[in-house]
Amino acid sequence: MEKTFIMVKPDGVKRQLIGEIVSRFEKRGFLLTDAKMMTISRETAENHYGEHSDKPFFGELVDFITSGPVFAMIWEGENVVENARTMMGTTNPKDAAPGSIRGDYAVNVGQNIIHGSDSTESAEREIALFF
Ligand code: IDP
Repeated sequence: MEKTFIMVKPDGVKRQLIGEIVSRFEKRGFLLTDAKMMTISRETAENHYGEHSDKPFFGELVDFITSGPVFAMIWEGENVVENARTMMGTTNPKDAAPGSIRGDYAVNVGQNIIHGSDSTESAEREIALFF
């Protein structure tokens, strides 16, 4: 069965949105198979976001994701990678549809509440990195 890596980012944890996010995935019919609260090291953050290392916002992104605890999860189910991306909404919350997680709870691209793998290959890599 397909798996994906989902993470409530430090802003989502501070705003006490873990329960809301877990509930949306459970109600959609996905299965939570592992989860942990953790603070990410800079090394893990730089590895996780390696594809953005040449972007102007990279430093800010690493600072933010290591700024407080995150809630890391593995979810399982049919087409869970693509379905999770739809449930999350677009990267920039200003374009995210109402009803999506980012569309309902975020306004700023730097603090957009949630991460979800963008492909099955990324999911495999990210699950190995975090679990
Ligand atoms: P994704 O999280 O929707 O997969 P990516 O393009 O992989 O989006 O970007 C990773 C994260 O980097 C985003 O979730 C967002 O928090 C942050 N990010 C993307 N673009 C910008 C930007 O222009 N300024 C600040 N942060 C950004």
